[in-house]
Amino acid sequence: MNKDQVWKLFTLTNDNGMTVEFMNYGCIITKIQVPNKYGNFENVVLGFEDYQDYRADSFYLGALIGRVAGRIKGASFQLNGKTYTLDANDGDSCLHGGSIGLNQIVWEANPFQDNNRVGVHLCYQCVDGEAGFPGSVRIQVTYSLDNANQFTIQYKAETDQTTPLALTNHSYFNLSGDLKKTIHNHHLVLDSNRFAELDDTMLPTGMLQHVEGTSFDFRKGRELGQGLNDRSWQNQVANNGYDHYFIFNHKLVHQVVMKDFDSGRVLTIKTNEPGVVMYTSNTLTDGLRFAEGISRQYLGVCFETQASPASLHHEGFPSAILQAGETYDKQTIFTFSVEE
Ligand code: FUC
Repeated sequence: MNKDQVWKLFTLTNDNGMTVEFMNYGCIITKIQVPNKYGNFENVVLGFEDYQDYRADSFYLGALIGRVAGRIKGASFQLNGKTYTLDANDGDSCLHGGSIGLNQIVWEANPFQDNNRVGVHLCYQCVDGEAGFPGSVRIQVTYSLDNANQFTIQYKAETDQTTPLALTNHSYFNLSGDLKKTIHNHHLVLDSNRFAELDDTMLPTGMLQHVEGTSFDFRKGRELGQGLNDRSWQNQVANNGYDHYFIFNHKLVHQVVMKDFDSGRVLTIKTNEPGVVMYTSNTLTDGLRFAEGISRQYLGVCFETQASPASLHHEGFPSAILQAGETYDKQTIFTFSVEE
């Protein structure tokens, strides 16, 4: 456990002037400043103006979420013949690790620098039974930035008892810069053939749907706005937008490529995770004070690269179980560039 409860803010800066700012509290990313096609640096993630607002943030802005990101049905699961009960903090479900998740913990932070990158190791030791999950789990999350404008999040963990673990980051990206506009015109390529169908309580039904012929087909690229407005049943159950788990094909070099043509900014994501929850801030309320303006629906898009909590109740979903003695070793690389 980290004895130091003081909140600290870190800024990683590379030779190009790109910066990534985050706290040891919840490993929360508060700002990412990258240039547009004219060389102007602006922030491309949602973050509060007043950092105290992160304390009770039900939107998980920029946070490290877990132990299990996403919804666990009935806030319970069975493992090796035992039933475990978790906090029901989202209707009957357990969302993003329960009412005290990893996003509300002060992590031990150790900065480092090597030839190619600067970074911070963020460490936390989960206690057996914490938030209802079994196992004492030692987690090390490393944030690093290199001179190719690559921001890497590496997750390493070990547990003394077999347990579910699905860590991810909940940053809301908006490539327009400083919240100039919503994400409707962001153009997205997603390397996925199948997504998890949701029921009207936002839980996976257990069915995987093929994307072909739907607004979930981003294989050849489409603007997000086409799907936000299409009134399909699946987008309506998710409060008129995307809040779905896509399984990656892992056929392309990058699993996600998102462009904003006005600013010229491009974000690519490469990961060894089996899939991603894409959440288009459908339920983001109006009126929150962000660093560059006021919140509204569709102001950002999250790419929560992760294993699936639905695997705890259904067959055919990527497993979120970490075996005792096994090393959890995942990484997601966010690269920022510009195109004319
Ligand atoms: C996302 C979603 C949820 C939720 C939230 C803030 O990951 O899956 O529906 O509203 O985070």
